[in-house]
Amino acid sequence: MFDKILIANRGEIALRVVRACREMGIASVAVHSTADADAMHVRMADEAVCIGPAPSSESYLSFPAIISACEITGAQAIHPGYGFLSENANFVQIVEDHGLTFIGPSAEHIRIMGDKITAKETAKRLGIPVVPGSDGGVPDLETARKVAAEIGYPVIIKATAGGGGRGMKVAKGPEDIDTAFRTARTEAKAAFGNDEVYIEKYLQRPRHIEIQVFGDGKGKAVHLGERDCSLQRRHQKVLEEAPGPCITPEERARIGKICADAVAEINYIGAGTIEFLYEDGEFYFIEMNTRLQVEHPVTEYIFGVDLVREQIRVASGLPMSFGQEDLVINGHAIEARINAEKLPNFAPSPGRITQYHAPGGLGVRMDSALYDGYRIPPYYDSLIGKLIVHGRDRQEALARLNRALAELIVDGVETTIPLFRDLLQDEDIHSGEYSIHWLEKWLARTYGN
Ligand code: MV4
Repeated sequence: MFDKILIANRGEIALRVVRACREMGIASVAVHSTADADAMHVRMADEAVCIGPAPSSESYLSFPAIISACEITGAQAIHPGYGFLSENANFVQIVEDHGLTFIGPSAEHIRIMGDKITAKETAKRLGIPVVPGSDGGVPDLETARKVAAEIGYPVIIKATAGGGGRGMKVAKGPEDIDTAFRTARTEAKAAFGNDEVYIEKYLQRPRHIEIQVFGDGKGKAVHLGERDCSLQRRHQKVLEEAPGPCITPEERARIGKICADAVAEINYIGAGTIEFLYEDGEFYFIEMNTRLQVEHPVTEYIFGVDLVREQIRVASGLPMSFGQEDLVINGHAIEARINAEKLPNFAPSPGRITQYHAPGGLGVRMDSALYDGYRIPPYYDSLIGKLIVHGRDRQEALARLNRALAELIVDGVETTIPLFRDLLQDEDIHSGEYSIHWLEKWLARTYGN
């Protein structure tokens, strides 16, 4: 096992990793930009190193600064958290070239899944159901017309180098295909420096269901069920839950086994998430994320496992501490993402926290790096906390979320807390009947935007 781990991240996730390290008796090293000198992750870690100025390109994304911080402190491994360098295959390569361990998958697996065409080809080869679509890239308009006609309209054009919703265009019928294809290409080139696109059947009212997988890197892997992350605004998740309210135990066991077998087959190591669109009882693979996700705590709650601890264990060569038979779902968990943003437009709202009170009690977990007097810097993303609740069933979890939101105080900046108080008044949230388009429609209806 490692003696010391460096955490190449900030905010609540850096704190999350510090906590796992401390429970495992491992020393932690925080890195921070000059803007984060007073951040909670810096205070909570055993050691801290300033790695550069405020812009993340010169600090949290700087390979030399982070590798140097490992060498200075003697850290043997790097936990990347999510975002920043967590899915950067070149970084993984450099880390390994320096004799350090990256706590996450191999550079090869990150590279395969980062390219959405090779990801989909790999998924298909491994027996995962995929969305019907083009075989690989679509090179020109003529091919686009032909492929779209074969698949049947509506279709969606996606950037090979994309992901997370950027660079997508829908063509409802043949009259849209020319414009959709050209715009998708132009936008892909501008956003990713790569204009390759592919085409899929457009699913009109799916849910976003993602399967948590975990591998030991030696051919053993498990699944930890699904999360329903359909409630999104502009491809940003707002509320997530596990298990998915519409997924039966039989469906879970079936798709879960397919996913676990697939990642076992490639000797995948650590945490991964296989994203699906789910419509009319069918799962359609769209992407795989090769990192720990923001919403991992809902899975931790219902299975009673510590995913960060497991990541650290397998990265050090130890076996996973559970097998599939140990993974039994207990109750229901929901996460509300608290952002420093002003409603109704979700404009960033950085500034000083004048009062912070975290909720507590049975079945309440608040993952946040906030404290009274903390100044939220304007340079990074606006997530300031995750309120995660657990109940014996979905109804109890919803009641607990409502109660915890009533206790939560964040003053000094605008936050998305009122959004959740309003959402919990809605019938569709209580019935669990929502698709990926539900939230944007609700926002338009409720706040008129
Ligand atoms: C789709 C789709 C419909 N059909 N693919 C958006 C993010 C990226 N991960 C995939 N996305 C979508 N892909 C097909 N073939 C609809 C979306 C989509 C979406 C997916 C998940 C959650 C929210 C979404 C909002 C708009 C569109």
